Amino acid sequence: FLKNAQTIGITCVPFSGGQPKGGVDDGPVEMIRFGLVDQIEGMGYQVDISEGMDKYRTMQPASDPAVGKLKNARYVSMAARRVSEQVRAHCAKGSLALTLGGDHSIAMGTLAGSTAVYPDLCVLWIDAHADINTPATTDSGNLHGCPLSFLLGLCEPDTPATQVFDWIKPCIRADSLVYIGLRDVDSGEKALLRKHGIKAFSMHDVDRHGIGRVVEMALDHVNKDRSRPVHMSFDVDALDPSVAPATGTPVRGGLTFREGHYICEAVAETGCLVAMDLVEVNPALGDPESLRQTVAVGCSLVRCSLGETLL
Ligand code: 6HN
Ligand code: MN
Ligand code: MN
Ligand code: MN
Repeated sequence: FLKNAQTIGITCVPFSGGQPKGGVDDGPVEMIRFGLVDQIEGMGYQVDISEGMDKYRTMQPASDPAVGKLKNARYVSMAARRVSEQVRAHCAKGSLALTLGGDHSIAMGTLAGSTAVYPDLCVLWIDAHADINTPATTDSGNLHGCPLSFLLGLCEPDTPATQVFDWIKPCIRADSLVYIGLRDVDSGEKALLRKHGIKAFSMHDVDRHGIGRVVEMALDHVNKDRSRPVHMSFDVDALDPSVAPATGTPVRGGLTFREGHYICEAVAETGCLVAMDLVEVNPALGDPESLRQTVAVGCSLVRCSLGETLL
């Protein structure tokens, strides 16, 4: 694959069906309003924006009763499928696919799309949460807590849930995934991480080793030679709530402003980034200053991942 893509293919996904709080569907428009497209063009990139972002709002089925514990399963599946087609098209053209969420359930689509073009890519999942619940282990039934179980093929086979998501084929190997930032992992998720030997750097590891060493170890685990394509899925709740307050599931004790940016800079330095998700910015939560701060930090993380702060 070609390192250092020159075109950024943006997919805006105004979608909140993977969790119960309204407002996260306004994340993309707020980041665009903040000037993200101009900022990216100002860095010298071409920008190519997917058409029809309003369709995500109108595709909600009239009736979407719970599938087992899962809420809005048909809606999530349809939206993620459309995301996968848009991300796949960007990657197929050699563009870096940047997806602005929306809640994290849309990663079912972003990763299905990116891996269709780059089957050998590795995944950096930056999050307070592990997002690896299966339809059986989830307590909340919120699909933003579940995308990785579908992508890794960990869901219990032949259930109504697997039927609704039958278009998702396992596309990520457990040893191609690494987490940074975890601090709120459900017990069923911990069991899955252990069972499948999935590498995870929690906030405890960040405290212990420092962010520089953690990112180096994370990249060494999935991308020893820095030769594989990288998909980074960045949930803004990985950051401490003092840095990114406007998000639906904040957890104290998160990454500082610099630690979050350091991750993005180190990824930019590899030249291997082919896809990035920036998700869970919820402009409806908190006062106007919390909103401005969270949107600004989301845009800043994107720019750093594209190399803004490299000298
Ligand atoms: N996110 N583990 C919890 C659940 O509901 O399954 C929280 C998930 C949060 C998901 O922040 O993307
Ligand atoms: Mn999260
Ligand atoms: Mn929890
Ligand atoms: Mn998440």
